[in-house]
Amino acid sequence: MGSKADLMRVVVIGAGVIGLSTALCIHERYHSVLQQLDMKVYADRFTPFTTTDVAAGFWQPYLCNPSNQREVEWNQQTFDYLLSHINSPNAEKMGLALISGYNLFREVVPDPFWKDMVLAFRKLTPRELDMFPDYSYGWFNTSLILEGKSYLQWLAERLTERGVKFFQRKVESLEEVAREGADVVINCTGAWAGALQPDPLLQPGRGQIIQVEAPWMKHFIVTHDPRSGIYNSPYVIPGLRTTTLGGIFQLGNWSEVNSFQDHNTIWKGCCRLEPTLKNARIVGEFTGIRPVRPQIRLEREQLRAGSSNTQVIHNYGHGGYGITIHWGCAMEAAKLFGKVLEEKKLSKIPPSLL
Ligand SMILES: Cc1cc2nc3c(=O)[nH]c(=O)nc-3n(C[C@H](O)[C@H](O)[C@H](O)COP(=O)(O)OP(=O)(O)OC[C@H]3O[C@@H](n4cnc5c(N)ncnc54)[C@H](O)[C@@H]3O)c2cc1C
Ligand SMILES: *[C@@H]1O[C@H](CO)[C@@H](O)[C@H](O)[C@H]1NC(C)=O
Ligand SMILES: *[C@@H]1O[C@H](CO)[C@@H](O)[C@H](O)[C@H]1NC(C)=O
Ligand SMILES: CC(=O)N[C@H]1CO[C@H](CO)[C@@H](O)[C@@H]1O
Repeated sequence: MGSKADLMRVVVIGAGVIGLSTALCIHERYHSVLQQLDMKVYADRFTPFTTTDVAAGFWQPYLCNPSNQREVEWNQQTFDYLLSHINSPNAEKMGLALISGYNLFREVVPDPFWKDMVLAFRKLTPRELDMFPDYSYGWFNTSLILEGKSYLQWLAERLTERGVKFFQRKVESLEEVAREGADVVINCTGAWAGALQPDPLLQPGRGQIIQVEAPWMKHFIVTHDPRSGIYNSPYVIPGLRTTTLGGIFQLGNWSEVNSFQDHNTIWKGCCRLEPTLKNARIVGEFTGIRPVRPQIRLEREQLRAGSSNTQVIHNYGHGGYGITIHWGCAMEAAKLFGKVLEEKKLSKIPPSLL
């Protein structure tokens, strides 16, 4: 029977895509090698009230190269992981589907670093560009959509099956969780991470989207304008049931209230791009805060609070590409967790599996 030392108490803070996928990845990999893995998820918001619920769930990294090269791998791992589920009968429940479409520009731009990650990347032909009179250059390819709301539901079901417990509570400090006896705390608090430990690199990137019923929309259309910055120009992303219209990215703004002005900007921009949307019925409108950071923070930290010796694994700052990169980050966090186990000598896992 397990002595106290064989029990690993893990607290995951955050129930967005990052928290729940990290929890699942760690549980999948380590529940069988540990005598006892006691995992809890603490969050002050659950689906449908997280940032993840607001996201269109489109798989596409930013156009520029990430400042941390490892993010390239994490994106690729996430695409490959999701693609491997595309033929599963569960894909629809996960909110996962293939989607093809257009990225549009007003000038020639270099190919993005992810051109070989998505399927069949190519440049647009003149006949295709004729459909978009405001744009003169673009790409076509097939990518994936993973709808935040369905995916969070799916992850929560998988975790519940595994005996993971959920608690609605606001964590005021890491020390508080450490004092309650957690061996490892996984910090997946998104844009709000800074409230627990100041992080001057983390900023809110406010977004607003309109959801419409437009079942005739079969392709995504994402426009780019280097002058206004990433996702600050119109995009139309069909999901499994509704289509997301967007194009708002306001750095430094914490407001979670829908703005009438932003509504008009989105509506005008998207209807100009795709005039049939004028006839689409609006079914929802949401605002979310992207956790913007020059690079994702994914690392370990040792926390000393009183007599406790708690390890923290930080996994936050995924900006406007959290869904795109989540599984690669979850696997990396699980690797860090494996190192903690190794040091605590709680497991005899061969290093090759860590
Ligand atoms: C309009 C918009 C569109 C987007 N579209 C896409 C897209 O198409 N593709 C894509 O890849 N990404 C997209 N994103 C980005 C994506 O939504 C985020 O990167 C991702 O959701 C971040 O996930 P997260 O789990 O870190 O944060 P969240 O989903 O915000 O979850 C954070 C969790 O931490 C909890 N928490 C925070 N602080 C505390 C505390 N002190 N105590 C307890 N709990 C706490 C919260 O309650 C919540 O459960 C979009 C974002 C927006 C706003
Ligand atoms: C999570 O990370 C943020 C950012 O550094 C920090 O402010 C916060 O204290 C951390 N929370 C925990 C529980 O470690
Ligand atoms: C933040 O956005 C809201 C809604 O659009 C707006 O009313 C407010 O003025 C903005 N605040 C800042 C600081 O930009
Ligand atoms: C789904 C789809 O239409 N994909 C296309 C992406 O681009 C490649 C290369 O031109 C086409 O062959 C695919 O048909």
